[in-house]
Amino acid sequence: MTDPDPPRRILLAAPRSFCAGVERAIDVVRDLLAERGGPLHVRKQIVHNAHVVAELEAAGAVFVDELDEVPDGATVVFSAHGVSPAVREAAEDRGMEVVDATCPLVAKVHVEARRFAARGDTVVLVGHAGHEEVEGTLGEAPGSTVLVESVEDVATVRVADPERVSYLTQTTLSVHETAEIVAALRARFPALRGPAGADICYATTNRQDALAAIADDADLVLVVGSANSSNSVRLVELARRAGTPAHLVEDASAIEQAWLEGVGVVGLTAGASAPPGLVDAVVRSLRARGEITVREVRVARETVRFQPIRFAGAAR
Ligand code: 0CN
Ligand code: SF4
Repeated sequence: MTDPDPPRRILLAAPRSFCAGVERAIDVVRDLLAERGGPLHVRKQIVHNAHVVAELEAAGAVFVDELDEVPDGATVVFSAHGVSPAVREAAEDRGMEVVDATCPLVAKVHVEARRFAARGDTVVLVGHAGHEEVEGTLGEAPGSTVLVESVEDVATVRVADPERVSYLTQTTLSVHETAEIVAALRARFPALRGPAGADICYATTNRQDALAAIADDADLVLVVGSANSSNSVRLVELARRAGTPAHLVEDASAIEQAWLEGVGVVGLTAGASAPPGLVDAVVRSLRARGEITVREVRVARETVRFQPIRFAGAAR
């Protein structure tokens, strides 16, 4: 037996873990499987979390990258991150039953993209190249949308008319970095117009605010989430920017004992797609290593709930 670790304090950021859009998306896959059984095709990971995907796969979900892997006429679920109109049309052309789990807050950005492009603006989309949400939003007005990933990109972005430029953002970006990018855009295009409300969603914002409230007091930050989860990765970056070492962990098994050497205070949070049970398991894992005290630091209460997604034959 090795000696237990010295006593530690755990600061639990709140809000953390599942958001309303993720719960709604997972629920519809579960409900479809419960009503109809598998196989049920889902285009892309329903949310960016390996544990969620594995659980749903075990229940009969079949995750595919593209629609060509889905049989004609089958039911297909679109993920929380949204799809471009081209994908929607392809599904329709092939007679598929579409169950759309796009988060309403992503759908809102699509509506803005259409509106801004329709009034003749070049739409500058702030986001990460290749991310599914960005691919979907870009697809709304591909001829008049340009992607900007960083402050540096702002200097070289080309627009048709500098007087007619609007911006939109991915929902899961760093609030801090995005503000810098938008300021740079405004400096280059003073007539820049934007969305009525921020496109970075409430869940992303709250999880960043909550972690910011504890990161300074922590010697180490652990963020539960998957590597392809944009909002989770942004949390790791936020902690590091605050000067605190931070790691993204898929689950408790990913924690390395070496990270904990000399650490008296652990800050703990989870991305919007990470199940709350994984956070509980991390706390148990820390407790198994030595005495801990746990304190939750809450910066906001989340009351957002979305209507469940309807599908033919749904029990509710
Ligand atoms: O991790 P997610 O599935 O997605 P990203 O953070 O990568 O966008 O979390 C849910 C967010 C949405 C949409
Ligand atoms: Fe919707 Fe935000 Fe959750 Fe994404 S992180 S599913 S945009 S609430």
